[in-house]
Amino acid sequence: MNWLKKFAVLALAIAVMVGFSVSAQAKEWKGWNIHVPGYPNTVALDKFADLLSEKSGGKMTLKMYHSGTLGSQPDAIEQVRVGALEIANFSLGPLGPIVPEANVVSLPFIFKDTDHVWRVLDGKAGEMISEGCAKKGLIVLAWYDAGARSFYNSKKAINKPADVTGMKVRVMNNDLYSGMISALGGNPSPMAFAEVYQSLKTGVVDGAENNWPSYESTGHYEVAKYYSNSQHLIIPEILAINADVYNKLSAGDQKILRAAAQESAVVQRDLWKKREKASETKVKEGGAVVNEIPEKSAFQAAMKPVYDKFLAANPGLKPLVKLIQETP
Ligand code: GTR
Repeated sequence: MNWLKKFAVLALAIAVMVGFSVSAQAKEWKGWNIHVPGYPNTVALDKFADLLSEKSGGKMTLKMYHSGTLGSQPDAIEQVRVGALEIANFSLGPLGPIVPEANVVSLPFIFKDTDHVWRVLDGKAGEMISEGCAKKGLIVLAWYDAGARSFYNSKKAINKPADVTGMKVRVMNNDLYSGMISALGGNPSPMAFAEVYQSLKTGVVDGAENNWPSYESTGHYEVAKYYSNSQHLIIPEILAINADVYNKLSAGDQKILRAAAQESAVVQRDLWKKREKASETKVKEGGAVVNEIPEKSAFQAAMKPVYDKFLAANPGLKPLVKLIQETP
């Protein structure tokens, strides 16, 4: 062999070796998160990434992108579905328009309280929602807590449905929420999470609705100080992975992935409970004016057209709605 041939053989061997190690070392996954550093979900997602590489000996690696830097939630849902991103933490709210089963949790007041949601998710209803997500390309690895959402605005305390009349209220991207605000006589304004602060500040909208931690972490309490504890929506969140990516994993890797996700959910839910209280205290100290709703039943009654319209359009979801309502 002359030197040229020797060189060619060596180069080929190196190329094969490099190629082999690249295929054995799976590519780093990209993860989407809307929340800022320090938020319970953010901490839990970083923990998830750590656990994943630890438990898989570096075979599965994930880089989390926080603060919505990879785009709005509706966009990110599409990105994970098509596989441009692998992992994300989504609220079931903006998932509703894509996954019909997931939309059921966006019916106002469907859950009795924030504990009821876990009894529901641990049972058949949780399975049905997960199956619905899988059909749309998203595998649910774990459930995260997002507490209850209440109304807040820059004008006045809301005590009764009529107080919402004429108010411009930001909602997440989902017709159910627009229907909810319209049923109260307000003007719904669907908008991305990142735009809400400025819109409240400049009066593009009068109000919005969210849980204590998001009301606080976004600074919305600085520009919309009336928080009325309506707790009209209790929307759980998912830690999800693209279905193709998941299905290509070995059974062993799927198990590791699920175990890491479950562990991160324990962290998230624990941090969530603490953050709810801490956020409530912080916004009150920061000038938020908080009121309880004297008669929640008036708000519940006002939601009848929202339920009627939803069930008429989705007759197949009646059993799931009933199942949730009848879960003790
Ligand atoms: C938060 C939720 C986010 C996002 C946001 C919103 O509570 O965790 O995923 O849905 O609300 O209002 O857009």
